[in-house]
Amino acid sequence: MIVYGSTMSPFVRKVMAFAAEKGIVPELKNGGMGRGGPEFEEASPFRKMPGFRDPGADKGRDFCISDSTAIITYIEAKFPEPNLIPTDPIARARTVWYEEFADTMVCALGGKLFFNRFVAPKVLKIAGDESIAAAAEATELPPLLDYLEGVVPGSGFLVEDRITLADLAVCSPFVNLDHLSVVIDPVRWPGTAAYVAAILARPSFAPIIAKERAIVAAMA
Ligand SMILES: N[C@@H](CCC(=O)N[C@@H](CS)C(=O)NCC(=O)O)C(=O)O
Repeated sequence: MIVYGSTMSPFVRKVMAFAAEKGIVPELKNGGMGRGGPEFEEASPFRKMPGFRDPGADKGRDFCISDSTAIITYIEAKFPEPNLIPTDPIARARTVWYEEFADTMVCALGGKLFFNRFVAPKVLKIAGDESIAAAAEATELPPLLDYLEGVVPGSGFLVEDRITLADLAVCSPFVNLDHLSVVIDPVRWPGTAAYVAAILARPSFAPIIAKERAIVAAMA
């Protein structure tokens, strides 16, 4: 299986960590931001990362799809164990909610910071708009952390007291904030700070994050 994109994207990172939790290591190939060419575009028609390809899986032809949620849905169905999207109706709905919360709210906020403070200046070599990043950090981040502080349970897992997609999705975008040295204040949000740190220390995330940190350091 091939995932196209960079794990610097929280969506790509989520897919790679999800696969790793199942003991799968998809090949990671370039895709997006002008890279990847026709092979990537076949998997992701609108050139967003991640794209995905499972060679020969569709009656002998390659199965291609994009969007992190679609990719994860496919991997979960193809490799059901260990289960990462609960089957209990309430637990499943909660898992989908947390993934949606992460994808739309946390990633949107993280994107404003990461694009303007990293992607624009370091990758695209254009000026980022610091006023957008600063406003997002000051006004959009605290309510998200307040919300998480209220829902993170003592077990350290959002759903069913075990690792699920909910934890992988919610914690993935915080890596981008960490790359920018935007930390979760452990005094104001102690439960959330400890929760995110513990999930990101898992073997499914830690090696990915270590590689990213080396890239960020090299680009500093
Ligand atoms: N809903 C999509 C979002 C994918 C997405 O927005 N990816 C960004 C990177 S974080 C991207 O490819 N941006 C480049 C572009 O829009 O051209 C998913 O879950 O995969």
